[in-house]
Amino acid sequence: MRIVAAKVIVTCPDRNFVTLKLTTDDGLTGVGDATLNGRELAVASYLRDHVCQLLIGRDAGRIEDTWQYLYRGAYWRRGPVTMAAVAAVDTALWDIKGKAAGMPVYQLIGGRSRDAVTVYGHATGATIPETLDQVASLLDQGYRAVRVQVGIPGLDKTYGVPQGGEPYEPATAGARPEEATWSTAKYLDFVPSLFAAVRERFGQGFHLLHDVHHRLTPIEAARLGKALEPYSLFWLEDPISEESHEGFRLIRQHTTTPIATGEVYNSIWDCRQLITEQLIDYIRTSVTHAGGITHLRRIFDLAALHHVRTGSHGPTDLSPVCLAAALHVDVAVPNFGIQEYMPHTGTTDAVFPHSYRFADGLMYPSEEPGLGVDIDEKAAAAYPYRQAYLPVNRLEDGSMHDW
Ligand code: EZ4
Ligand code: CO
Repeated sequence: MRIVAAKVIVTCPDRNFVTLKLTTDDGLTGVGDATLNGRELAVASYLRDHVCQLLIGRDAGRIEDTWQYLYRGAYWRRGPVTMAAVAAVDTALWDIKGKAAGMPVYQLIGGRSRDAVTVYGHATGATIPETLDQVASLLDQGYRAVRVQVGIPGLDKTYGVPQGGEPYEPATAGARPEEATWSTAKYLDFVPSLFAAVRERFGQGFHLLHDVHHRLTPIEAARLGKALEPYSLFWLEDPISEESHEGFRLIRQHTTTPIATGEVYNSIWDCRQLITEQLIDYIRTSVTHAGGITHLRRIFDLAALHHVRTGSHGPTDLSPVCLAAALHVDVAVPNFGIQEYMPHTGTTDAVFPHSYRFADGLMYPSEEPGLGVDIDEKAAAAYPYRQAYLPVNRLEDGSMHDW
């Protein structure tokens, strides 16, 4: 079974997505997500200009060999652009292998380790009462785990908090990024009161999560982790910037609040020390940004040796192709922790028909052969690429800060 066509599709059904579609000589197709929010066309070019021609004529069944060929063969290894491109090829090949075998992909990677995938939803408000209302609505929908974020008094915009009741979308269309202002002091003084309010109103019967989005120093993060211990968080995410592995050791020395990180990591080398030294509890790498199903499983297997569980990134800026693939991995790996879930818009869902489903706080991967997701190319063509950027962040004195 040889690959005869490799097509890169860029579409913007409410937001930009980059999709690779492979076709084999016996007519099977497979899809992979290559979306890198705010830098989409760099990955599209990497695939179109450098990878697609290498795929033509290759044996579609040789997934591992193709992964190694693209990773080692580039000489310039790793990095988000390269790894998203490799991921898209890998994901599409697993889709094809599943279709050729007549099995859903999770069956090819060991079968089910659990009946369903626990997901967390997002409660975000400009004020604590607004966030509490969203927690109530998610619990009504059956969610067993909720991430809470809130606006900080005195700051104009805060990470994770939507403007004007729209679903949360960090990238904004336009030729330049929006700028936000950040104050660690204001955040640390205010944010613990959110968790007190949530537990007071809703009790302990569900998992509570929070994303710091890389903004603290290790000692500030340690202070926050300690302050939140009474509210028994499932995890505190990205407390510090992800380059500084030593910082996680300092956080660990001070708090028992579980730590999650890794959504910006793209290889096992990025997270090896954090995993092997047990400096984190959950690894957030995703199918799309960490080299596809093949490489994500390698990371998750390493994590399993060191008491680290999985918690794949699942924002709306990863396409339904990524979510479909993530659910196959989630249901199969022994050390699954939780899966992030942010429903896509109706427009996005219409461009990417899929058969995974949500019910009662759980998600179920597709039972169709392959991944059980596709791209409707005709529908996609109606939504041309729109330039969009993630915001940048400055301190109140104008210094650049992590967003
Ligand atoms: O900011 O995916 O946990 N989720 C996150 C996301 C990221 C976006 C960046 O494109 O941190 O909201
Ligand atoms: Co995050």
